[in-house]
Amino acid sequence: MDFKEFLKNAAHVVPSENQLRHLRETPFYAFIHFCPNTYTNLEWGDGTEDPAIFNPTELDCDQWARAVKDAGMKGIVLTAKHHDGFCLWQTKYTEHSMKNSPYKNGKGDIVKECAEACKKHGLKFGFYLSPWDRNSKYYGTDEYNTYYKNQLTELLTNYGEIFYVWFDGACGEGPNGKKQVYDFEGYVELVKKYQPNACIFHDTGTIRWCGNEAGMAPFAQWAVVPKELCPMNPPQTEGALIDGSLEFLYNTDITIGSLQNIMYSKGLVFAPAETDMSIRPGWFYHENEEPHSLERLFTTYLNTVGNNSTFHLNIPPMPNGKFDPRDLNRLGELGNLIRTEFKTNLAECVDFEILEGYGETQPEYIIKLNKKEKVNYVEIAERISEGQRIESFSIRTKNKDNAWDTQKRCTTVGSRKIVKIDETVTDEIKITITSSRDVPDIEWIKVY
Ligand code: FUL
Repeated sequence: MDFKEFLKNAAHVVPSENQLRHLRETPFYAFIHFCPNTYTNLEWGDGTEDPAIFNPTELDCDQWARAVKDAGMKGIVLTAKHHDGFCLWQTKYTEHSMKNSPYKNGKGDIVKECAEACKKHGLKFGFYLSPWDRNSKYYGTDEYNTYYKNQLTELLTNYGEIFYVWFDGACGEGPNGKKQVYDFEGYVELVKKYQPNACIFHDTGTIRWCGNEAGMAPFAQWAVVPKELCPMNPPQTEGALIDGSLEFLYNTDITIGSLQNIMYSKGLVFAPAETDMSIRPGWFYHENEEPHSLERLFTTYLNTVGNNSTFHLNIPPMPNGKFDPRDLNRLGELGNLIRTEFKTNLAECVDFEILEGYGETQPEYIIKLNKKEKVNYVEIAERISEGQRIESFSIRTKNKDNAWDTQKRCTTVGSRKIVKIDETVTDEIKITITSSRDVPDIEWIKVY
């Protein structure tokens, strides 16, 4: 295979319908971490917690859903079970669950309440079922995979449409000191069987981890990545241009989809990044912690939703089962800021003109506004259903002397890129694609 053919193949690796739906309909969604840790003030429970301590006396899933919606998020992923093994639903397979919580005299089902609140408010619903279980007596034996699959089946079949199943890679010791060999292949099979429209977060799934929990953006955000990262996804290209091995690669590599990496890969898959982060330092509620600043959360929004990644923002309920007023306030501010900053698309109804630029893989786009306007952001989207191609581009604006000021030089576009520029008054914006793996296919350009 020559280099040109290799590049062309890379430019035509495409998402599945589920991935496309996830990127387009659900770029921003909530995580909710809630379990006995909420009552012990810990991040990881060891599984010996008494279920009686789990008692959310004012549980209000409706409040969660309203707040999540208000912040502009499109769904909720609930920790149905975290590493301590306590189950937030009426499972048949363990007593370490709601059955032994005082909440509703052991008849409570928080997965159900949360799923129903999501439905009522038009949000999607998904769950996190931790494979690492520090309570189960089966952990570390083959029986555990059966136990886990039974629980997974309950969650996949009793709570309506599931948009997302979040598998965690953590694999520590169980109560008998043994580690578990997880049957991820079997888990994924069950999700496909019962919820064929769900996306799966995991190396074996369809959405991959961005590599950090701080909301940090990589150098260039590619959804087309080496197969070695997502071993169960069939590769869409034939394999390496240069013989080598990328077995050492992990999601933390900030140039994961770059040419110098993919040339050695055993084939390429489409696996978009998710950036997960908590609104506070911890995943679980700790009274003495404060939510992150509005600026940090909004910057993370730009680094994720505006950078070819999804944003999975965690909000931990308090022991009484409600969100902390400080978090509610911050979520409200975030939603308002997103709505205000992206209220009016100044480029709407204004055709963008394609100039020839420097050849067909380096076109230029001119966006003419109806009049001179204050411009703060430029948003570009590739027709991601056809693949990700653009490696780099620049944004220029016409100044009062009719000359072009370079505002930003950027890497990758993908499903959506939002570029913040210093507020500029202009009526013409020029976007030059400086490098692309094939002829770019732009789905939209918006200006705010
Ligand atoms: C990690 C877990 O160990 C943390 O407790 C948290 O749930 C985070 C989202 O995933 O792997």
